[in-house]
Amino acid sequence: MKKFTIPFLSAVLFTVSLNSCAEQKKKRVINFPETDLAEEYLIPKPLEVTADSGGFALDTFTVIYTSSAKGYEEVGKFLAEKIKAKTNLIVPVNVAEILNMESAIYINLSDSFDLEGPEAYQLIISPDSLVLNSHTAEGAFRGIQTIRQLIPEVGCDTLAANEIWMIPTGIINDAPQFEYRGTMLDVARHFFKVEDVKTYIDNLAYYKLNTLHLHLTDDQGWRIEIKSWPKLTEIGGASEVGGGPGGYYTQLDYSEIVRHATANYITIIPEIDMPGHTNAASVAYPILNGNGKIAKVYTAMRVGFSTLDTHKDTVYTFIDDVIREVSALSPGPYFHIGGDESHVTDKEDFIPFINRVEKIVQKHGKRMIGWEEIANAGMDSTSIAQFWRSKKNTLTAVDKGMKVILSPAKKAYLDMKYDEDSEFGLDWVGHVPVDVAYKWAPESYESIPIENILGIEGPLWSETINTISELEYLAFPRIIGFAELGWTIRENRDWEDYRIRLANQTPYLKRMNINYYRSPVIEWKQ
Ligand code: TNX
Repeated sequence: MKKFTIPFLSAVLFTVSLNSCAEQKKKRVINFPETDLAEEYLIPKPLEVTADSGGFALDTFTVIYTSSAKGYEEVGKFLAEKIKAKTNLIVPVNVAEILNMESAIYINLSDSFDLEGPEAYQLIISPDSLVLNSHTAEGAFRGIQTIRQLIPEVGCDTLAANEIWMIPTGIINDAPQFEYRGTMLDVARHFFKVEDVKTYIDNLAYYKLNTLHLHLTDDQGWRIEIKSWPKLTEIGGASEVGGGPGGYYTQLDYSEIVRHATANYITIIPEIDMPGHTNAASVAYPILNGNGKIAKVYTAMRVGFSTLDTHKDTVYTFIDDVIREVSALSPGPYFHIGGDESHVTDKEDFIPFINRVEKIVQKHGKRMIGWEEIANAGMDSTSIAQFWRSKKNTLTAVDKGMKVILSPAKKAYLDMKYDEDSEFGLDWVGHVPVDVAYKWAPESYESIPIENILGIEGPLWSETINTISELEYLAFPRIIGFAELGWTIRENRDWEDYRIRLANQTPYLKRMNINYYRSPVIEWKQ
């Protein structure tokens, strides 16, 4: 095994009081049943698991120590909060006084070469300590999710006076296959409140997803406050599919979503869809409209009828203002410009438009993402195309040296009905049951070279859903399988094995009150 540097661990050991240790020992005679770390129901499945048969007791004596490097203490506190929520134990973080050295969790900045990339982590679980090593606080955060999943839902009786939650001993070495593992939420067709988006983020983080793309604007509504163009939300925010009241995020609201996502190591990717899908903007500011008609509030579900006027300077001033304001609120590296289904924009107008917008995005310090149609414009190789339907467009992007994000509707669209019994969802691509959503290989999909794949994303369009519970019905459980497709290498994925692990997510799904679809292809644990 390679060496690990645990500078604070030796300091801690040095200062431990022998008396208090002996006292604790009396209380902690623990009679473990045999364990098997490799048989735990972890999702996503880790890269390497080596089990031995012992147990680490999480109990009232457990303490957490973290590296003093940036972000580590916060990650330690995050774990303590989640332990409290699950077990009611209060686990102190970085307390000066050493309470006990028989049950310590160390979250440690490591320079080990075993750890590949910023999100990699290693867990070394022994009877008296649980050591989490990573290169970055982000890696530690991913490892924390594994620890959360290893803590049993209920404590067990032992010879010890206190209740314990037993974690199997062994070693986990883990790192993601793709750097981009996301989902998209359409808040334009129907609006979702800040609190609902935050709840969704909490559950995405538990399965190690790391990006949330927000589809902020569409024909039916404009959802993000733009200070220099206030009518976008005053007028454009007041409608949605089906004629409901709509809604929008103030810049403060949006920043609150970004803050919460950042605390969960999730990058928010804002999307302002253009030149099509812009009816709500044109209703607010008719000067922007390029489809030759008078724009009216639209609450139905048809696509492809709207466009900005790609010939007007005002339109580019508008785009510059919007991208500038939204970029300033979004710390992530990407800006999504949509670009899909611009059926009423002439091709000779679409291409120079996309090229011009790409320069504006870059001027504001972001890397551009667009739906696959943008590959038909000249495109800089640093821009990214998002595959949803056309292999041809996507391979054009690959030819241009671009990276791609895979969201093939047939497999990845979370808004498709599961089956004929689905209460919500569309079916223009057919049904996407839980097994179909899992049983495909992004690594070898449609001849797209793996070097060009930035990652995968499951989009959730919201034409048919209006509440967090309906959102969860379509997202869960498919998004869980999706998290595994993005993280776990192909050799470690197996539907039969995944089915069992998924069936055993019920305690978490129930505790979090997630309205998941009880798909008949899974034998859900009661
Ligand atoms: C296609 S995918 C769309 C969306 C719809 C979705 C419904 C894409 C880039 N555009 O405008 O909401 O289908 O499934």
